[in-house]
Parts: sequence; C-alpha cells; structure tokens
Amino acid sequence: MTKEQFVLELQKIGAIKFGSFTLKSGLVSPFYFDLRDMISFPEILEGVADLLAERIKDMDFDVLTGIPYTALPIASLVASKLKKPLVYMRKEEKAYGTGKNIIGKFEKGAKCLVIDDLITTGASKIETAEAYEKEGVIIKDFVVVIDRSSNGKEDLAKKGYELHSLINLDEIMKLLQSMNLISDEKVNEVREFTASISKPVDEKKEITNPLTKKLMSKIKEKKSNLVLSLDVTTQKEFFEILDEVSSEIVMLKTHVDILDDYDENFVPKLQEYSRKYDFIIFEDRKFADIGNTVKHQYRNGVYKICDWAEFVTVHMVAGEGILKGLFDGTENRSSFVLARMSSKGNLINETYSRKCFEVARKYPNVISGFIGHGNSVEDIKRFKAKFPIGMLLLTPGVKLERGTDAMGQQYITVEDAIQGGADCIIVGRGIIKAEDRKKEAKIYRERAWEEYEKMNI
Ligand code: S5P
Repeated sequence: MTKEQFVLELQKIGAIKFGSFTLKSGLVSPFYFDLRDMISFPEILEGVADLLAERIKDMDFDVLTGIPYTALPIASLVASKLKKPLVYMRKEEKAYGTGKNIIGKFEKGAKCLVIDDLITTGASKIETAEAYEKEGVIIKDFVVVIDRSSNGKEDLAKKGYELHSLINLDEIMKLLQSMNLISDEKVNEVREFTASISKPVDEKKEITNPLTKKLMSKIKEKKSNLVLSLDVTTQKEFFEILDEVSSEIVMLKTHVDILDDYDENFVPKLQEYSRKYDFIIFEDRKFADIGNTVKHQYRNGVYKICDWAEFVTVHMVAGEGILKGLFDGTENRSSFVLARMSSKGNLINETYSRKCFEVARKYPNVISGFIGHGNSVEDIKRFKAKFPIGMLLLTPGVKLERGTDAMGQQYITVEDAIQGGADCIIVGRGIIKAEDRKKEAKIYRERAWEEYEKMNI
C-alpha cells in the first residue's frame, strides 16, 4: 500500500473527518482524525504497519513501543515484522505520585522507539518520554502516522527528541484536493485554523473573577505568596498565632470545624483581624456532596461559612452541580478546586485533574484556581501548563525541607513549589510548630516572594 492509498482508505472508513469538532482544549476544529477503528480493517492495518516498518527499519533502537490504545496494536504488528521486542506502558493511570510500570522485557538503558497515531502538540509525547525515562528506558525517536501539529517537530527537538511522520496534514489536504474529495474552501479553513492555533496564547487575557483579582493584587501589595494554614484547636492559640504572623500572610486558611471552643465570637474576631492585617479568609471545607447538601453545608449549620469565607475548597468528584449548590445566589465568593493532593497514595489521577480544568473553564466566575502538588518542579510545571488561562495554583505540602509526616503528608520545598508555578504556598505546621513562629513565617514569605519575583520578571 502506498501512502496515498493509505490516506484514501482512511478517508473511506471515516478516520479523516471534516466538519466542526470541539477539541479537549475547547477549540473548534474544522477537521478530525480518528484512527482508532483502523484495527478492524486488516488490510489498512497491515498497510500502515508495512509503511512504518519501512520507515524505521534502519533506525537505532532496541525495543519498540506504541502509545495505548490506538498505537499499540499497530506497534505490535510493526515489532513482529521487524523482529524487534515490544514493550508498553500501562494505560490505566495510577494515582498521582506512584510509579508506572512498563510491561515486557527490556534492559536498563535500552533505546526505545515510540510509535503513535497522531501528534497535535508535542506535550503528551514529552510526558510519555519522561515516564519511560523514569523507568530507565532511553527515548530518542517518535514516529507518528499523521503529523497534524504546527510545531510538533520543533517542540520535541527542544527537548532532545526527534519526530518522524508518515504523512502530514498538508500532504493529506493536497492529496484529497487533487482527487476532488475536498473543496478549496475547506482547505483554506483548515490552513487558517492550523495557523491560528500555532500563535502564542494571549497570556494577558483579562481575568474576570473579582476574587482572583483581589487575591492577585493583594499578593503584590503585601509582597506575600504565603497562605497560612492555621490548623489549631483552640481560639486562644489561633489568635495568638495570628498576632505573631498576620503581617506576613496574604491569606488565612482555616479548618473552622477543628476548633474545640468555637462560639459566636470567633467569626467577628477573625474578621477584625482580617481587616486590621489585610488578609483574605479562606475556609478549607473541601465540599464534596450533591448540590442540595453543599448548599446547606455552606450557608447553614453552626458555621455559616458563606457569611465569612471569601474562598472555599471544593472536590469536583460529585460533578459540576456542586458549584450551583454552592454559589447560585452568592456574590463575591469563589473557590479553589482540588486538582491534585499532597497526600501519599491519594486517588486523584491525570484524567481527574483534567476534568477539573474542564469544569473550571466553564465556571471561571466561581473558580479562581486549583489546589495542586507535584513531586518535582518539572512535574508541577506540566500540571500547571494545562490550567485554563487566568487560574491560580495554590500548593500545600510545603516546608523549608522536603519530607513526609507520619500520616502520608508529603512536603516539597518553597522553591520547588514556586518554580513549578505556584502562585501561593500553603504552609501549616512548618510555621505553627516552629519555635519562633514570627521569624519562621517571615522566612517562608521572603523565600517564596524572592522566587516568585524571579519567575515573573
Ligand atoms: O492536597 C492537599 C490539600 C490541602 S488543602 N494537602 C493539604 O495538606 N491540604 C491542606 O493544607 C491540609 O488540609 C492542611 O490544612 C494544610 C497542610 O498543612 P501542613 O501542616 O501539612 O503544612
């Protein structure tokens, strides 16, 4: 099968579609490639495997892999044709923070060639390469069936990987045009779309959420990215600590339900502190129930959180109805969604985080950003790169030194968090258990601010 025949076959089975398709990013694309069904057409599968085998037979690699699901059956056919060993990485996403496993036999240091069906941006390829590299496998080359990207080759080259493709978008368009299978108008539409997505995103797109704006301007005014997590159980201790550290913090995070002696004096006193020391109040309630229940948990009961906390935390596990329950009818209230957690073995995975971003894109007026953590600067950067524009990252599990506690809390450093892209660090015991809390809070604030300024030059 020639490349041209292959493209025509793809078109026949509906793997190349023109129309209007909403992509994961929210962009509407005039075309869509979906090679998943190809496995049910043995001649096409055989044809693409032959083309790929021919393309890679002289490249230098020890093992071959395909990215599940679509490319794995293709890669296994190619591996068999070239008599090369196949390996693959589990597709099921393990909870964030646990290692992934490669299935198949390979030596540490083996050179692995990666086959995939498509490339749109280089991002997921880079993630794949890094995941393999963590397991001691060396990745240099990626071979994709269709390159539909505008800068994929360059983006991968920047990270030291080489991209090869059987066919690119332009070739497909030219071929279909020459066979009168697509109108000139559609070709132009596709070209315009591809050119538009390769333009850099306007980072300065205006933020509309008033509380996000408030937090951002307070960070600048107070020169502080420090959120204090004041997890103590008596009011006496609570306000003693606030007396010592309030001037260092931009926001105070409470767990109001852990106070043994909560009474009606607590909130007015807290509000007085907030005015006097100019910090925002953030109740870390982690709402996670159905809309109707959280509506009452937020407004009623003993604490009436909605009356005094400008921000709250939300788990998105119950679905977006939770936001209606919480925020319908409120003004000047916003939330941070837990898109990753710092605790060891937590069940959040990448798909879940991505779903949180999708919801946030729909509700920017009541979501200011995400709570998130990571095991390295690079890991946090990759996580933050997927945020909708204008969303903030608050990172808990932060201390001056890396470490853990006895109950699974994992700490990264202030520098790790901010260099990864955190807009604020959330610090609890690092400060409240220190001998000199005032001094310690100052150290956290200064370290975070220094890094933050470097990042935002
Ligand atoms: O993933 C998370 C999310 C949050 S909000 N991990 C966390 O530790 N938190 C909160 O941050 C947690 O509830 C606690 O209030 C604070 C961390 O406290 P520390 O004493 O470990 O710094």
